[in-house]
Amino acid sequence: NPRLHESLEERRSSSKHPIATRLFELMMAKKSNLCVAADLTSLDEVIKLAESIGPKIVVLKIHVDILEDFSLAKMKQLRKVAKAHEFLIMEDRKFADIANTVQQQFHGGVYKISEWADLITAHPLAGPEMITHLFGDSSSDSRRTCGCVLILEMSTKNALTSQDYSKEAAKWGLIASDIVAGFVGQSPPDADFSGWIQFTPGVNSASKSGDSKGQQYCSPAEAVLERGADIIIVGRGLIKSSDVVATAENYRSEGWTALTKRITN
Ligand code: 5FU
Repeated sequence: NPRLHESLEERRSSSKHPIATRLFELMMAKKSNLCVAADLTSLDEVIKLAESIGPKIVVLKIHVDILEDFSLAKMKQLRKVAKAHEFLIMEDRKFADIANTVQQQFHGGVYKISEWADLITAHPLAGPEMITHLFGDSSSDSRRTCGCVLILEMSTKNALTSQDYSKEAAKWGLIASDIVAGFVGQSPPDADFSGWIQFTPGVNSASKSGDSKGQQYCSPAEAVLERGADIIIVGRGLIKSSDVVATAENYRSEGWTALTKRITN
């Protein structure tokens, strides 16, 4: 797959989504391909974490529906930190319903995800129209300000995301290139995805065995060199560590070294 050896500059120039373009730029500027999964139940704690590791990461991934102290005012604060330290905020909501419902989940409710998320995740389960209509009609601002990351494969044991499923969904994603900025996967797709960014979760340097609840782990180097990750997603491997800044630097350095090696090979 030629994508794996292309430079980030080449990839940036072939990206069709403004958020993917921005992310390639951030990766190059910060020499980082680290996304941290800030799976904490307090938004105050997420903000604190983001302030400390902000310089090392390019994306901060959250699950807004596990926060016990959510408010839009606090989300504004997190956005300020994201602006100051230059990283994107990904809401891992995994939208998976009909377009009419998903649009309301994205724009409305308590969380108003469209007001603060740079990236959101979605399962392509419901078909191509759900992807093309995810953000609303063609005049919706979100088409410029938010990128969809399609879940093509999951990291867990016995996931139902088969090769056929992900291949078909990837094709739909390519058609909706004004919506889709990248994908979550454990392997590089075979088609031309040069402008898309592959996010790979299930990365943990300390644990090889997974988490006893189906999660499976690999190292940053394996994720990048063998599984095709452009961006590694690290959760408990970092947030449970006693020195999150030192751990973030280790993951940044391991991930970036592997990416540089893959590109120059
Ligand atoms: F789409 C996926 C997937 O296939 N596997 C995942 O683990 C998403 N995730 C997310 O990445 C999951 O919801 C967590 O937020 C994070 C992994 O966290 P960990 O603590 O590194 O296992």
